[in-house]
Amino acid sequence: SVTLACQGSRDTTDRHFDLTEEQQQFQHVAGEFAREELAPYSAEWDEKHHFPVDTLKRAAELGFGGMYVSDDVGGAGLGRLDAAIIFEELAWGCVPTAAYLSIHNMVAKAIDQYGSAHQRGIYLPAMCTMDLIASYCLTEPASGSDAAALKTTARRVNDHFVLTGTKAFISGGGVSDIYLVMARTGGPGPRGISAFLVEKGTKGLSFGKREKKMGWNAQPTTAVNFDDVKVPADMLLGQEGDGFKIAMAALDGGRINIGACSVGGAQFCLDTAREYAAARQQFGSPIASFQASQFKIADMATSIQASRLMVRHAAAALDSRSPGATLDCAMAKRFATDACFNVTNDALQLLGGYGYLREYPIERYMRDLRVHCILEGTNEVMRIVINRELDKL
Ligand code: FAD
Ligand code: 2MC
Repeated sequence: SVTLACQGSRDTTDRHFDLTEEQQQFQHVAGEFAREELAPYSAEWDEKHHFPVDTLKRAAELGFGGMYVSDDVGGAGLGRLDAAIIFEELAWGCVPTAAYLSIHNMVAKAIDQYGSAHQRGIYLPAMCTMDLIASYCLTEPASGSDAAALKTTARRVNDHFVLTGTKAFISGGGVSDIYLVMARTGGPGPRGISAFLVEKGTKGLSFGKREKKMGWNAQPTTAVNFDDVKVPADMLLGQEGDGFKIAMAALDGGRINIGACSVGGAQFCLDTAREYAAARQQFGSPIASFQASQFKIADMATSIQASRLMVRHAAAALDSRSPGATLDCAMAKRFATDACFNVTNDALQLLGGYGYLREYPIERYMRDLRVHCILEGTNEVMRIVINRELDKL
């Protein structure tokens, strides 16, 4: 076997996307954080199912708690392309930690964009430092892909709403302090849905067991139960009936970030596999000298680069408020998560039997990237979105 250092001798394919000096600086800072604060611990967090909240707070010191939140409430005021570059770097070190940061940032952005002055003022400063961390609650036990069929209700009673129902698969469930919850205030379908901010500790709010998962073990996933949870009416986000659009708009950005996390994870696997192939000898030669290995590595690098370019293109489309942004985000999520998962599988193959052992990191990255083809809209749902958006062109 071969002992891997994998200190992140990054390849230079990035030169093909013109990053500003500032973006190169974020990339460098996030890369260092990934190498020093994430990569050395990510295997242990996976094994012990540890959610590294302290590390998240240190990431927030670098501005990663409110990346594209406005600066008047402590956000970094960056764009989506800046963030995609950062998420890619962070995921190189620990995929689920970077992905949780993405979910937290998705909620922070929704509050920044749709929140009242009161909501922005009380939550965003503490969310940007990650003294308050957040979860996004759309999925229910009986409605995943068909999100607009959700059944959790919010009944108006004087100056409150009373929430009843159950959310499923909630990342950060039980640990997060703030829950962005989509619930039904009106009739069936998307227009009957509103969005609410619910604080942990509110009477009637409870959490299911920690789900046992294939990957994403460095963050908890639980059901979130609402048993007549009284939420003040001023915790409605946006207007009544706006909830589904808020949820979907947030996911446009979330889907790019998940794609970026897949790119970072796949890049780690490529870096590791190349290092391994150069050192591992069979038939008297390094396995990297066999043309079959070289072709595999060439294809892996190409898949990563294609994914990276699609993710960054979609991020730039969101930044410029392009009418095609939803299409670009869905295409990038679908392509990058599939292609990068395949890269982890190819990397595992290059490590042979050692790739299958937990002692080596590849199988973990493969487990972590697998779920990106499912969450934030399955890759089949992405195809539905792509078809619908094509029809609008
Ligand atoms: P289903 O919708 O039941 O789909 C099952 C299969 O049928 C899939 O392959 C799907 O693509 C396919 N399918 C469904 N409809 C169609 C169709 N019309 N055409 C073709 N194929 C179709 N949700 C949140 O709200 N917040 C979270 O923080 C969150 N975190 C998650 C973390 C993890 C680890 C996981 C696994 C899930 C998380 N989710 C979260 C839920 C996730 O978004 C859903 O699992 C996902 O949207 C799919 O829903 P489902 O599991 O109910 O599958
Ligand atoms: N931005 C803004 N508005 C949007 C939008 C977007 N990206 N997408 C849809 N809308 C609007 C749309 O314009 C329509 O508005 P109007 O009523 O004015 O016409 C409304 O929302 C309803 O849209 P659809 O008619 O397309 O709704 P439909 O019920 O057909 O559902 C679908 C669309 C399948 C795309 C949606 O249900 C979906 O995305 N499902 C997947 C759910 C999902 O992604 N879950 C992820 C959970 S989070 C997670 O996994 C995490 C890890 C955090």
